[in-house]
Amino acid sequence: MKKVLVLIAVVGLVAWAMAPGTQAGLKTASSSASVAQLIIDGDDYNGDGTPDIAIFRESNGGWYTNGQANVFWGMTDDVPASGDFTGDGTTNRVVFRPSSGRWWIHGVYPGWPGGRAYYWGRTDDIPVPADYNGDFYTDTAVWRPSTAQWWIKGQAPVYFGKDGDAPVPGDYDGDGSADIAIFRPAHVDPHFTYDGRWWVRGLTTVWFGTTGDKAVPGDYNGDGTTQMAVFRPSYGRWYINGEGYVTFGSSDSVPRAFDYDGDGTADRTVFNPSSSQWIIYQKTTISFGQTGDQAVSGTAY
Ligand SMILES: [Ca+2]
Ligand SMILES: [Ca+2]
Ligand SMILES: [Ca+2]
Ligand SMILES: [Ca+2]
Repeated sequence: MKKVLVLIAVVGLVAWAMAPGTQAGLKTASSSASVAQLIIDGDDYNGDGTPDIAIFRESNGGWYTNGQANVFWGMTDDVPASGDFTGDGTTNRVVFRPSSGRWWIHGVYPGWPGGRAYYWGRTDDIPVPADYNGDFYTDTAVWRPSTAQWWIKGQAPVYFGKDGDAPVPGDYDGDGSADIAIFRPAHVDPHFTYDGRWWVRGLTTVWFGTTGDKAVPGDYNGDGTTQMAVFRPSYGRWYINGEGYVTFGSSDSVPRAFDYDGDGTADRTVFNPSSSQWIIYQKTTISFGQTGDQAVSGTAY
């Protein structure tokens, strides 16, 4: 039986025990405040220990990595969901196909126990690959906005968040396991704009960010924990929780928390689709990709 059928069967059995609540009097953002989400768990596509600048071209299923051979894996409407699914230190190119709820893992031999193509999730799901159990293998996982469920393969489903939230998994406590987390954009009414809120399951809740922000959590200071961070397109500003902001990028920039030089700290990075330029804050500018490409290096939501 397909896994997706199993998922549907148990939907009604789990309580809302872990869902984050709502501040009294604070309405939450509608799903219109949600952002186009791309979540990957790794960008070292050749396993040399250095993250790679890479793009996915939906039109031809092409994965283009600066300085490496092109790989064709996936097709139109597939969602990139890269990660180290084989636990060998090399990021696998992976796509999630919403139309069928199927995952396709590149770079594994036929018959690999983890599977090369398998069903996990359904059409409206957002793939949220991450290493949730700390075994150094990326776990197949989806977040379902309509029911706010996290379906991590091999684990019981968890309710966390609500429709309109952005899933932002990361290792917020630095214990080596990714934590389930969401960013809830702010509610805006005619009188006041409320702060957004970050919820990390079992750990913390923080007021940080606002409507229109794009979440770019990453380890910016290299201490081994994920820091909450947002990019504010309207001002081209990067805010890291607890620190000041820097102005970098513009309203059409695609932000990424990307460890460009592999030194263990995330570098503020923007991909500008119109010019196909990757700009790494205070470091370099590289032309790679073309209009319509998706940047599949670094994290952003
Ligand atoms: Ca590399
Ligand atoms: Ca894992
Ligand atoms: Ca953790
Ligand atoms: Ca770095």
